[in-house]
Amino acid sequence: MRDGVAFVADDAAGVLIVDVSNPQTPVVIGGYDTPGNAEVVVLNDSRLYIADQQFGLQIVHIGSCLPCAPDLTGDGVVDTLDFLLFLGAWAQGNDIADWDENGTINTMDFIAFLNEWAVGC
Ligand SMILES: [Ca+2]
Ligand SMILES: [Ca+2]
Repeated sequence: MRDGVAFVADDAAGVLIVDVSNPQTPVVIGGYDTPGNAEVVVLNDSRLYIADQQFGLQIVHIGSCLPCAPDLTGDGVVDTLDFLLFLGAWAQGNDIADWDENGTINTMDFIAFLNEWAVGC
């Protein structure tokens, strides 16, 4: 769980990403369906490590699990705040800024994020 978001392994449904910032009304905001049954999920930096019963370890970038990757604040709107959040992560070398998922954070990640940010959701 991170920033009011819970990651739930739900067998055949894969992994569910649930907004629990309001515990009274949890909302499924994204998910990733593994080929088999998801048994355990662990979030490490920006990656989900999912133990799948039939197909073993699956590693996915959290951005690919969310319906709107550039919406980093998760408020449903792609705006300046998301850009500033990315800029901060990028400047600090935070793993979430590795937008093209190649293990290094450089100008290409900045451009990749900027392209998606400009398109919006
Ligand atoms: Ca946003
Ligand atoms: Ca990169």
